[in-house]
Amino acid sequence: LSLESKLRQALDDDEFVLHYQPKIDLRTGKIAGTEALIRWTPAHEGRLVSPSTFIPLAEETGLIVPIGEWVLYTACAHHKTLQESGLRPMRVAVNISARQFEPQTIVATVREALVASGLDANLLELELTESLVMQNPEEIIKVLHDLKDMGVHLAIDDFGTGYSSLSYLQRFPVDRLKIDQSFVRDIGNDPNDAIIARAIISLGHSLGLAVVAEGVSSEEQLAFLRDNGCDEMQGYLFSHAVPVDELKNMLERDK
Ligand code: G
Ligand code: G
Ligand code: MN
Ligand code: NA
Repeated sequence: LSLESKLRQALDDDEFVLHYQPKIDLRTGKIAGTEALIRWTPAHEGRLVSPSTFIPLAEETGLIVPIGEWVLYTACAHHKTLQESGLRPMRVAVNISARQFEPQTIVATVREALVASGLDANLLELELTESLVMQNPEEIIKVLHDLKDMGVHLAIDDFGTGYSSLSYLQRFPVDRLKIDQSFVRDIGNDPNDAIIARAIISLGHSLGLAVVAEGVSSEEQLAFLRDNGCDEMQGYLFSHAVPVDELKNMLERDK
């Protein structure tokens, strides 16, 4: 079977799972939200397949559209269930690929996931890459406003790796910038990375946006980010992405 038909089959056979990586508020030290990260456990193989091996193929073949709909609905449903179990409301961020961001349909798709799950729109965040939003900014701005009007939060993922026009950045109705992990990795040793991270934090704040650092895996990186006013962080230092049951335990301890 080709990987493509295996992926198609995986969707029918319910072989995808979502794991969640917590995002920590750097002022309170508490969990501020989560990011949904898809994993694939092919039947009879008993191991996880990383999305970096199958998301690119899903994008190429268009399978990212039904997979992405499943991710949106499942992430919303899980977080609605967590809230119903008495935990405080928790924002969930979902990654949206360029191929999936169809200006004609994305708004309806997001609305359907919210209605079907019953999750409040302001508990859903969409992570869009810089290259996606810059592809066709005028058209994207309209769609982003429709999503904002619904109450959904928007973040620019992997910020710093693409080519954002600052004049557009100012016009995008987004809530957060996520500093790409490549700048976080050597934040303590590489003066260039430190300068870039600091500049992104200050740019974000000047535009009224919150700034999230990803890939935080050491106390040294954490200290730098906190000292420089970064708002939230996620990374192995606090937690890997975990199954929803484990997230529930984490949230119970974090009450
Ligand atoms: O979780 P991490 O292992 O390894 O994810 C690898 C890549 O796959 C990252 O770029 C991440 O944004 C992407 N990814 C993870 N989950 C999803 C998803 O549900 N949808 C999309 N479009 N990308 C995802
Ligand atoms: O493209 P996106 O930012 O959505 O992808 C997030 C990716 O980063 C996922 O593959 C996730 O598993 C990974 N990740 C999360 N925390 C860390 C970390 O602390 N270090 C590293 N190297 N990767 C991380
Ligand atoms: Mn992301
Ligand atoms: Na990222």
